[in-house]
Amino acid sequence: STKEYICKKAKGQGPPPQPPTSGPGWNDKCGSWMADPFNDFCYLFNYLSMRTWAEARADCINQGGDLVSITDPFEQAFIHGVIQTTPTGISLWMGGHDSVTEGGWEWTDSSPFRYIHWNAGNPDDYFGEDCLSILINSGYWNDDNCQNKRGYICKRRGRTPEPPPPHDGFMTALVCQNSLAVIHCPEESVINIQSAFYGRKNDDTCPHFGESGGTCTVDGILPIYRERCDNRPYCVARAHIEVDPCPTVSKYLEIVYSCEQKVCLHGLGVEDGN
Ligand SMILES: [Ca+2]
Ligand SMILES: [Ca+2]
Repeated sequence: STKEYICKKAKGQGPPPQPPTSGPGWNDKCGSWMADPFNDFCYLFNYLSMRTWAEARADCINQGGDLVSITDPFEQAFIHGVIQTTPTGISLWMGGHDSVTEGGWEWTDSSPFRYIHWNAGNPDDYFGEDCLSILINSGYWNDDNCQNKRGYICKRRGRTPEPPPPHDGFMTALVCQNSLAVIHCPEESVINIQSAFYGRKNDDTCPHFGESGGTCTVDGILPIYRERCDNRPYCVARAHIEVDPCPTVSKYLEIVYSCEQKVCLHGLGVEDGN
């Protein structure tokens, strides 16, 4: 007889969502903005629209970001590497300013102002410079007149993929030939077999006859144990096979598995429902 059953699927296991559009320079994390592969952030480089520092910042906020902050040498190297390829210009606006307290530099996006990369002799507050720009050629920083019209760099956080559903890591069950072991998972989780080996790879595992145990690999093992164990809270794994391709070698069974939150690992309708 057939019984009905309900499946539950962990978040993030479906196909990845499609990006809303595509095209050259498009990426999943940042869309049309540039992604730094070593952090979670996205950057927009405006070389051509020249704005005061305040106008530049307003434009970045309008686009869902803020003027760029640089918080470590890796981000500095990334930014400098990109702007070096720009055809023209002296410097670009960043999000640093000391307009609240003279000499008390801060980032508009609230990042801590710890890493610094000042150009020699700066900051010099020359005629009251309170806004931070980055020199295109050298990558060094300058305190600059906020009313100057410059290109600018925006920064925002990128979309990061959801972490995989939690599990307890991989475990190994070792069963010598003709013995059996019960593989089990903690409450509310089920077995998910990663790999299965039956045979002998070395002399050190399980008893064997003679000086050397020989080697043997029995093919087609994985589907058998997956059928017996996958998606169940426990199963009996017996180190035995009906048709033995190498009867003179004493073998062992090695199953690598994880315990996953209850999910229908094979999709709706495949399970027998028992
Ligand atoms: Ca200043
Ligand atoms: Ca200066």
